[in-house]
Amino acid sequence: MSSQTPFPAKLITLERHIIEGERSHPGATGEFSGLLHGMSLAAKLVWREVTKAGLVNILGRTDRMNISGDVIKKLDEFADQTIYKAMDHLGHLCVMASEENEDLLHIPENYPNGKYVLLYDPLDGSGNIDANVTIGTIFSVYRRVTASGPGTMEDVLQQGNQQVAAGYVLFGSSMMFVYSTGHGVHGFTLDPSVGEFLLSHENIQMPRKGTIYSVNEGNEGRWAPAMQRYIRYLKEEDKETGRPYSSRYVGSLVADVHRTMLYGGIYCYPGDTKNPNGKLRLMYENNPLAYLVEAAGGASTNGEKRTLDIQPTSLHERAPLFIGSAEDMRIAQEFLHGKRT
Ligand code: P6P
Repeated sequence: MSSQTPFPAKLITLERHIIEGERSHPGATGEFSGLLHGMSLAAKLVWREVTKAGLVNILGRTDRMNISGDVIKKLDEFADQTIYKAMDHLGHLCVMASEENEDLLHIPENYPNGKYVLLYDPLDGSGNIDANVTIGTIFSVYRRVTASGPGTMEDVLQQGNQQVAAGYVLFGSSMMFVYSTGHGVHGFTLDPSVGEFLLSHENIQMPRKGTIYSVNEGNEGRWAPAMQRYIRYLKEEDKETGRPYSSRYVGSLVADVHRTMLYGGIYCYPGDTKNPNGKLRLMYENNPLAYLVEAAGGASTNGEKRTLDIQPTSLHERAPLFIGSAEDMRIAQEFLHGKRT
């Protein structure tokens, strides 16, 4: 009996999936493939450092804070620079923006400007890095709106409904690359023996309703009464509606939303009396995840309106986030709008 692993009947690598996706869209130029391939390469380079983070001097903090006031971890900084360098020369982008950088990230003059815009959170959940908890990278792609030349703030501050692709990378028990170009959400798991992302979660469809809620309950005292009533409702005993729900909160948005997408339920980061707009960043966290969750059949709002319809006014603005299964989101909205008590 051969000890070799048999060649899988249907070995779909990320590259093949992107190229076949490209072929099924007439007029596609292949620029997309190059852009997504660049992101997958950057992800593997970050993964290489994340997996040995405990062994080399890359854990811990830098002496810098980002524009949002978060302490920048060394691995944050490495991921941020790695993504920029993996993407800056490909010719697909006219500008980038990162959660870790106050201003726009321009394409070096010796490289061509492309027709896309990339926004990214290089290492979401970085507060968990030193404790070896799942963290991840989140990215979002728009088509430029200016005609040519270096990209501008106008190219970046677009509503989330203008995204042409979004995705995230999970650095957890295995490494996953999850993305959508608007035609379903597809998950790939890294096979480290060949260094390839292989299709493992084709066309992810969120359960219409779940039995898990995810929120930092430490903030309960600051929530609006309607939010307090909603979470209290989820804890009441009612077998018909699957209550009480289970509470799961990793503290890494990308991990909490990935679980919500697969198992169903709801993730909430509401505004409160101390932070009226909550903590999460609209452009780097809420919009890309809302794009993916909607493509998987779920929904996302800021408590008032669809996340993807919010008109951004600044690069690092925060927005409340309610994201999850369609039925859970409907019930949450009824509480938040005072239709249920
Ligand atoms: P809290 C990580 O810094 C992050 O932006 C998200 O990944 C995470 O969900 C959230 O903050 C955790 O915030 O206030 O619950 O610690």
